[in-house]
Amino acid sequence: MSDDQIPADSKLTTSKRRWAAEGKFLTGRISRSETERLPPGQHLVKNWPVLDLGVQPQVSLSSWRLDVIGFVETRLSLDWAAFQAIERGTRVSDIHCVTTWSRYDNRWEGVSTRDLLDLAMPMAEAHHVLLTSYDGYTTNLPLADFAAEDAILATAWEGQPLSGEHGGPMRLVVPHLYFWKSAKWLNRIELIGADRAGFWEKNGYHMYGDPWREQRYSDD
Ligand SMILES: Nc1nc2c(c(=O)[nH]1)N[C@H]1C(S)=C(S)[C@@H](COP(=O)(O)O)O[C@H]1N2
Ligand SMILES: [Mo]
Repeated sequence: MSDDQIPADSKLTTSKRRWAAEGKFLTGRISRSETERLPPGQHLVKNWPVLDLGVQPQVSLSSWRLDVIGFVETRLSLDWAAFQAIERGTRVSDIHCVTTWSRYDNRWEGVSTRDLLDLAMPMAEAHHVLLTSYDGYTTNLPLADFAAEDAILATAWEGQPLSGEHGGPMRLVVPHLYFWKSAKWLNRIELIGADRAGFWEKNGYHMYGDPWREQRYSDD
């Protein structure tokens, strides 16, 4: 039975609509009321703090590469020009860092993760992604979250090229998860079958990291 055969007021449609409103089962963007905009335990900042492992790699545009490997139909190794040639988009989203600061309304420009995945074509075996950056940082997330509507491979912030300290020339932004999942200086996206812990995930942080459920640290 296809969706358009279900009467608009059926029990299933009603509960589906309620699930959608509550964001139930969704791993992508969840719309919430203004009063719920700040996740539990977070406070709002107007500045934009810099957080990293202490190494800020200088990546020149001429040597920059983005590799997409693993369970994909087409492996990609894009240079800067090839990356710039992909359709570009804009997203406005909030940042929620596990260290309890949040920053509203950040305007990102870049390539949506969906448009990149359309080029690589994930195989059915791909369930998670493991990200590796130019500073050696790694982090992991489900493919569905990486492919969320709001997720973007950002090269600009508020109309300016993304600064080196914030991950330029290109960083990931996945706004519905804690910001440690948003790899700066992104170099490699590996589509994998079973989830694999990245740097912070091996060091006690949560494997998923939902700010709305305060998934800051792993349970064990
Ligand atoms: N490559 C890389 N990406 C990274 C990190 C890092 O150390 N290296 N730190 C993460 C953490 S813990 C946070 S909170 C955000 C900080 O991004 P910002 O410095 O732009 O605020 O980047 C994330 N992405
Ligand atoms: Mo962080």
